[in-house]
Amino acid sequence: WQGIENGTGNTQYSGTVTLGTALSGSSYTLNDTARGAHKTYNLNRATSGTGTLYSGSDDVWGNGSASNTETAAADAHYGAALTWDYYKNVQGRSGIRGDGVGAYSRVHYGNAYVNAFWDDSCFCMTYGDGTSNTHPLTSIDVAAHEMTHGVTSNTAGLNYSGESGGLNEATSDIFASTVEFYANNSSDVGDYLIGEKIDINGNGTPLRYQDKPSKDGASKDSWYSGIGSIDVHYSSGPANHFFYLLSEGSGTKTINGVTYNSPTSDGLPVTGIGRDKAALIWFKALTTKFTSTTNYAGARTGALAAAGELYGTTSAEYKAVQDAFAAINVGA
Ligand code: ASN
Ligand code: ZN
Ligand code: CA
Repeated sequence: WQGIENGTGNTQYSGTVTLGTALSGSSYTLNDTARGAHKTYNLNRATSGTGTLYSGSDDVWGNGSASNTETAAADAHYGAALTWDYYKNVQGRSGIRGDGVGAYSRVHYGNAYVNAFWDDSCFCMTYGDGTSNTHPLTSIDVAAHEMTHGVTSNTAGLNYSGESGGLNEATSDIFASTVEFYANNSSDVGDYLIGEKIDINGNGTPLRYQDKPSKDGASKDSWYSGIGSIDVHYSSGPANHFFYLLSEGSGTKTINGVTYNSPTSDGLPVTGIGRDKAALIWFKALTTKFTSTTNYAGARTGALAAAGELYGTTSAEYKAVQDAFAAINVGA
């Protein structure tokens, strides 16, 4: 029997947080029994295997510094819990498969490994420690991005190449930001940037920008006929841009201290409907309209169908979906 406990995580990116843990005998473990028994393991720089389940004699995890082996675990465990809570409480989905069963996280993958990834075969997500092993890729948005790959894989199953691959990547970014806003964490406030906490470029800039994806130097702001040939982390750009425009509208806007300036390819303005409604539309499209081969044109059809079911085809929400797709050069 494993008792449900509330531990304390001293994270690197999100301050001091509550973690779901378990007490077994006299040992606490990073086993989130209230969230499908999602667990967090220490790979200790290995690149295979499950690693060692985090355990200890007290229920305090990490000290806010990457040099403490528990810190990345606290961040990863927290990010997984937030993502679980978002899908369950907002989207009505219990776990990645919708069956109430948790996945697991592995931290400290490899040496100075600068990536994180979801793997269907282990039903787990894995995090490197970043440059110089000082910036583990365990921020809220990265955790939500990786966990969302599991959700996409178990719903639409968007193939990870061509236009569907870009939509797969964008879906992970869309819920990365959505979960970050949902967390309402004062140390890691919500934004439409991906990876702004992990200093992946070494100069403090984020990995991706949803208001204007081309700011990263490689992503595209709008659809064009050859977009299926570029890397999925760049062909995601138009769908990320669509989500920003649908949520916040075009032009300049400051949210939580970050100023965005989102252009439209057709030069026409888009009036946002708010990120909560935008996320409901995208989730409904992902889980009930998209298939493994959905492309940008199909995403438009699917998102419009979802918006129509949620808000009606004569609604402002439906028109905003039309306008936001026109703004990324999809549809009329
Ligand atoms: N971090 C990347 C992603 O989630 C890893 C990859 O490209 N496989 O997309
Ligand atoms: Zn991804
Ligand atoms: Ca972010």
